[in-house]
Amino acid sequence: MKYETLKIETDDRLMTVTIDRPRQLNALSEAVLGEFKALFEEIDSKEGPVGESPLGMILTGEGEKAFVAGADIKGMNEMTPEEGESFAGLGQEVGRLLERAPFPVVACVNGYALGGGCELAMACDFIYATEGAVFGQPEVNLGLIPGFGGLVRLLRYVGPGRAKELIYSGRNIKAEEALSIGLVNKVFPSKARMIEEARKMLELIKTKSPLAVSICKETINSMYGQSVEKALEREKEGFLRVFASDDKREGVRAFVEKRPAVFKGR
Ligand code: DAK
Repeated sequence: MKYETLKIETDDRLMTVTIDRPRQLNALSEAVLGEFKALFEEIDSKEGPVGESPLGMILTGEGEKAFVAGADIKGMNEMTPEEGESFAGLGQEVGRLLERAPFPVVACVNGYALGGGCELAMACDFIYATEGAVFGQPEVNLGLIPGFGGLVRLLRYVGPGRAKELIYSGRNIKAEEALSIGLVNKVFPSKARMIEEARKMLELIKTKSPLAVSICKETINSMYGQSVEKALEREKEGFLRVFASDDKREGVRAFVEKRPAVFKGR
């Protein structure tokens, strides 16, 4: 498939996806969301620009000004409630695809991550930001509420008090505050440095068992809001799956034989 609104680069099984509508501050139109869906279909079927399954992904926005300034407000202006429902469905689906991808996804936030942009970043495994990054859920300013998973995920990132304050007020926060409330993992002085460090982190993760990493992701994402008993049950299920894997046999044997492990991801 030929992508018009996403730039996709793969290097050594690490994929960088750049949302490429800088004149609209990378706002999420139906076309952008549709291309995300198509990309994940191609990743699943190992077709198109993707080839072999990626072992990690960086998600960022073109230019210095914005990661994503939100859902495309101009596009929404014309939508009927039915079209709005299908748009929200598509946005939520893209969040789930990022969350369910069997590899880590790092959001690299440069500039504005507002509304749907903040929601997209939160659907990734963790968020890196530049010093100039700005986060917010300003939907109430437009008579809307977050509809791409923002209510659910901001609550999980920062807890109910902070999530409610940000969502009710529509207040934007800078990277430093986002870091202090746990929305962001790390803040960098420039976009280039952020991407470099995200890549280093993914290179490090890539040396681990891909199967173990993907089961950790799946298990962590499935345990929010569950009782301790249920969550421990999920952890045990994940543990039993890796325990029977070739990667576990290789990892443990390599330790005993005092050599680096060579993982196959199964
Ligand atoms: N959508 C479309 N175009 C946008 C945009 C957006 N979200 N944000 C910026 N742009 C466009 C501007 O219109 C402008 O285009 P032209 O007028 O030049 O054609 C261009 O990008 C540059 O923006 P500005 O000229 O405004 O740049 P400034 O530096 O002056 O300001 C800003 C930057 C980020 C502060 C400002 O652009 C801004 O406030 N943007 C809107 C931010 C925002 O409110 N974002 C949240 C959108 S609401 C739903 C599910 C989900 C959602 C909604 C419904 N369903 C349940 C149906 C999600 C909603 C949202 O994300």
